[in-house]
Amino acid sequence: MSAPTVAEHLLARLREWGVERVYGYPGDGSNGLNLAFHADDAPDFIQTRHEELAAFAACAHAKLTGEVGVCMATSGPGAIHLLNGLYDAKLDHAPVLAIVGQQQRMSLGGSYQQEVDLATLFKDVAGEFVQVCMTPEQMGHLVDRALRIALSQRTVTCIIVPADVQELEFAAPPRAHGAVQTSLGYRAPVVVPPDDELRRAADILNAGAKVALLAGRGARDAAAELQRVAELLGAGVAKALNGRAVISDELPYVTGPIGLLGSKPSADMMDGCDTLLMVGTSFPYSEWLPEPGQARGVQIDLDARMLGIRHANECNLVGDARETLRRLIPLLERKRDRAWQATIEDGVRRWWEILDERAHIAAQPLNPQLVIHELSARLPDRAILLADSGSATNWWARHLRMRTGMDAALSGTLATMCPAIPYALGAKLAYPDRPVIACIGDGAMQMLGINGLIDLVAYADRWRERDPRLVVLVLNNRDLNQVTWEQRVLAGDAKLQVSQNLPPFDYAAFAAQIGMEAIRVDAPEQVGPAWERALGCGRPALIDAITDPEVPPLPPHIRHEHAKGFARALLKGDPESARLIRQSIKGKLAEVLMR
Ligand SMILES: Cc1ncc(C[n+]2csc(CCOP(=O)(O)OP(=O)(O)O)c2C)c(N)n1
Ligand SMILES: [Mg+2]
Repeated sequence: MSAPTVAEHLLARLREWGVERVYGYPGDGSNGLNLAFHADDAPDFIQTRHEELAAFAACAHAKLTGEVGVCMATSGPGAIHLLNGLYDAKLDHAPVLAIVGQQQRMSLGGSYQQEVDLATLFKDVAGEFVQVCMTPEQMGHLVDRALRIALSQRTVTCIIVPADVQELEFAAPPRAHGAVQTSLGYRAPVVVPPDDELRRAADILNAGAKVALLAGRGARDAAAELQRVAELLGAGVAKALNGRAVISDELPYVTGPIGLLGSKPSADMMDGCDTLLMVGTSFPYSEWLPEPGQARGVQIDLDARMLGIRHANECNLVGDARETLRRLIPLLERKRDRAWQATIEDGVRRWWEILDERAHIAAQPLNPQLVIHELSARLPDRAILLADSGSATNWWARHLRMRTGMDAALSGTLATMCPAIPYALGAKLAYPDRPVIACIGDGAMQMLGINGLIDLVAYADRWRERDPRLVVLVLNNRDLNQVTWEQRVLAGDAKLQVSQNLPPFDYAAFAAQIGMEAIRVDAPEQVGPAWERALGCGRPALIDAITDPEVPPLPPHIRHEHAKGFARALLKGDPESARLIRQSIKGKLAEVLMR
């Protein structure tokens, strides 16, 4: 057997690290890398329709499994296409390795075709580690370090491999001055704060009479501990969007999402609390946290860089969420007065009723809230729920009642359009035995989602025998609705039709054409049966729901400035003003009547 090439060594090493698949797209700048997949059947090359889809799928793998996700692209345009998905991973602290080709060494600096200064291009997104492999001896430590740094820093790393280097014979470094040796493996440490800091945190939490918890994705393995803390402290638990799945919505004191896309009980809890405990979250909007000076704060985060920047805390603990909470729990005293928690639970109960009411308000033809509400009632055990960025994210955040054992992902911090469908691909390949449901707007479908559907069909035989359930919900409102509402409510401007309206497209017809189960719904009574058919059909399904763009994705509290903005938008002659007023009043009325 001939000695491996540099590219073959790279793949063999990925295999040794446990990497099972690489999402990518080929080109002549990465030929050596692509051909190396001949050498063995692992890792698998998963070809997506677009490099951005590859980066998103790798990102989903990282977010859902905690393992490193790997994507690959050719030099120049292919590498550039990866960027948005890589930024999504970086901003949400997901470990992803990007491997990209480059022109041959002898042409670099020659303004050659497709020559892009990739090290500079990737220096921001992969700032912790981006290196060009200039010689075969380098590849050993580059791949080990790129993976170890991605995992330990929970970030994006990048290896750039010139085309000619990919095909050179790999050489282990000599034992000589100037050579770097390398080795495999990474296991996360258990990070816990010192005992006296834990004591200080416990004292603050024990002194509080009205404690609020805010949990994020960092608390994903700490559901039982969060529950215990909430029960001891008589607290409620709100969840940042990235932490949608960290604790069950069935617990009576879980107030659900927070912020503009949040719930009223979360907002009320933040307005009324005297103590705040944040766990594994960098929820960015301080206006939805307690007023400065209102509450004493404790925060737990594995990354000290993320501590103390959202709320002025008295105690910032560097630590793993679960281990830190485990050490904190014995120091906490059970609150005897349960009135605060009882009030929260009351608010939560009322909120679920309000959501039910809102979902059943008539709209033209469909209320988008009803579509998500009917899914909520049918969520399969262990489902993985994926969201895109748009108005649908509001309903996804509020109306889905998630249970223990489910998981969720979206582009929380970058909030980019288009991840939902490639996330579904990454989710289904990582967990072929779990149902996957992706919710996406029509704008994101037209941007990249339509292409992504082709991937879902192309790879469906990988999971068909395990669990075929894979559903894409398109909220078809013919509008870039989230931004339309931002124009109205935040900027106080009328909808600008030229920037907001979308051209028509028949998503169901397209889905049917590529072999999906395709279901178009445009009447309320069709919605429940559509979900049942989509989840029961044994192949990837798409629901094209014709929804009303005039149902306002209003925040949980109408704040004065929002109401003012909305009123100004109407005065400026919003093209939809008459219907707008009717739909908004219906929604608010339901809420007021429930009080
Ligand atoms: C790549 C990207 N471009 C633009 C935006 C700004 N943006 C946020 S939501 C949104 C509208 C999305 O429209 P659609 O997918 O139809 O969902 P809808 O809001 O209508 O439910 C836009 C343009 C973004 N977040 N990401
Ligand atoms: Mg839309």
